Amino acid sequence: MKLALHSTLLIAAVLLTPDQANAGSLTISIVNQQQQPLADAVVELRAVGQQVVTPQRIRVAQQQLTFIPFVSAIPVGSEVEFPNLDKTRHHVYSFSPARQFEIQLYADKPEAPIRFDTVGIVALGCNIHDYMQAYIYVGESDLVAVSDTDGQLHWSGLAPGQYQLYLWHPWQLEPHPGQPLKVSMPVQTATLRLAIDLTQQKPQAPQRGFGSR
Ligand SMILES: [Cu+2]
Repeated sequence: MKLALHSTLLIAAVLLTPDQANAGSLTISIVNQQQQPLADAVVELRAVGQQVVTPQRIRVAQQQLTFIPFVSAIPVGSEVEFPNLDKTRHHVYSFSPARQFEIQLYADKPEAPIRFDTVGIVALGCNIHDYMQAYIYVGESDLVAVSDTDGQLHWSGLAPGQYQLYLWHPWQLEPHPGQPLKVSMPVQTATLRLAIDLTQQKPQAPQRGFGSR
């Protein structure tokens, strides 16, 4: 008993490195070229050096004839469920090199989740509803997130150190080359600007009427 207790204390001491004790929070604000908050932007932080990736399980629903959310971000190896919350049938597909698949989705019949094992962008469509569009960003790191309607993303418990930051948005005019970001303070903020095609709009189902389905 005494030995076990000693081991536990030892592990705690090893795990609590000075870096982790100073783990910080990072808030990133993303704006477009007109300084307006940019929603649906993905930020990925890749720690310089070795990193362990923890896969996730998320959902991309079909609801009111749209994909919700429009943009998702997951670490490589994650799984995505595609629940159909509509009464109508959907036929979801991707032709993207990072993951090609197609699934017929019925309201009352959940399908097995799809696993994403290759880093890249996966564009989703629906064979039945042409206007349905969504994106899944598959990142190398598990520090991937999507900006909210205020254009903000937040991480807490971030280990101090040097990261490479990548920014992506479906309507960006040019690929983001990646930029270094140093996490060194307990509370840190950053603002990033990304030029996008301002004429684009989030896909929406057409107004309902006779024959609109
Ligand atoms: Cu559909």
